[in-house]
This record gives sequence, C-alpha cells and structure tokens, in this order.
Amino acid sequence: MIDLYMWGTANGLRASVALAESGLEHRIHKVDLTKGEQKKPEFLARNPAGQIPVMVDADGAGGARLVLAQSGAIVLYVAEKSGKFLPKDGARRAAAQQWFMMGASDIAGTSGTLFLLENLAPEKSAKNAEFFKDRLVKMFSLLEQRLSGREFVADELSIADLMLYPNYSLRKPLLDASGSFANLNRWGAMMAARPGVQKGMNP
Ligand SMILES: N[C@@H](CCC(=O)N[C@@H](CS)C(=O)NCC(=O)O)C(=O)O
Repeated sequence: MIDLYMWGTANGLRASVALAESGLEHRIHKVDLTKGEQKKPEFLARNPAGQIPVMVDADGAGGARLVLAQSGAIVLYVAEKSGKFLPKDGARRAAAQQWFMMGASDIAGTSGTLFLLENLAPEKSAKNAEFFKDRLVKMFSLLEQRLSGREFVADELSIADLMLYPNYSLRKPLLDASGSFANLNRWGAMMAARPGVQKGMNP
C-alpha cells in the first residue's frame, strides 16, 4: 500500500494524478498547508524540509518501507513501479525526459516563484510579478509549439504529461488572459477527461 501525504497544489496534484493514473493501490492523506500541518513533528519525520508531497510505500525497494519526497521523484517512482509512463521507444523516452525536466525545473520552478512573490515574499512588487508571469507564459508557448500535431507531449501518455498538467491546469486563467494556446488547451481538455486525471486532481 502506498500512502501519499499531499495538498492541492501543483506539486501535490502531480503526485496524486500519477498514482491515480498508475492503478497502484494507494491512500491520500491531506496535509493542510493553511494550518501549518507540514511543520508538525510527525510530518517532519517523513520530510525534514516540511514540504508536501511525501509518499510512503510499505512495499518499497526490496520489500522495505520507502519514504520519498519531491513530486518529480514520486512521478518517476510510480512510473517505474507500475511499468507505465516511460515510453519503451528510445526517442520517445528521451523526449519524455526532456519535457519532464522542463516542467520540473523551468515551469514548476517559475510558477512556484511567482506564487511566493505574490503571496509570501516580504516585499511585494507588481513589476517583478509581471516579469515572472511573462517568463512563465513564454515557457508554456514552447509547450504550445511542441503539442502542434501531437496528442501527448511525447506521443503517448508519459511522465512529461503528468509533470506538466497540474501546472497548466492551475495557471490556465493566466494563459487564457495572455494569448491563444489552442494546442495546449486541446491537450489540457484531453487530459482533464481522463478518469485517472480527474481522480488525481480531486483527491
Ligand atoms: N520541488 C518540490 C517542491 C515542494 C513544495 O514546494 N511544496 C510546497 C507546496 S507546493 C510546500 O509544501 N510548502 C509548504 C512550506 O514550504 O511550508 C516538489 O516538487 O515536491
């Protein structure tokens, strides 16, 4: 049994969507960030960083209990354990890894920085927030180009789609206000219609 400790942010939802799509048996435990539950001793024992998501697999590597933080690492673990989301074809797998990393570093990093700038930074700056919004929209424009003529980012459901979808979904209002993203929105609607994605996005 896999236990996922999460909250409904892009990082948390990435892990719950990957688990729901995988078909692996799992349970969701909400960690209410608004109440500071991520800083309680029992949570810090699982992740000293005090951040969601954290996954605990009672039947981890070698049958031993495995505790894992970092949403990208959880997606990769779920992919390996389920045998899904890592294309067998070498070219597709390389593309999936490229866009997975682009999502993890560029898009998730910039989106997270924007959230911090707008909500938690000690000095608020509308100009700085605009700067990072512009960078984020340009990154999604690259994904818009990539999805031209493609159903999935790496031509089959992969770690790349699982990494990118929650950030796309939560930043859709920004994208809608920033231009035309026909390919991205077609992909987003297709992802949103998947039962596993629906389950994972509504934990
Ligand atoms: N790179 C990490 C980021 C994790 C992260 O930033 N988690 C946030 C929520 S999205 C968190 O738990 N913040 C609470 C805090 O820092 O107190 C991942 O992908 O898992």
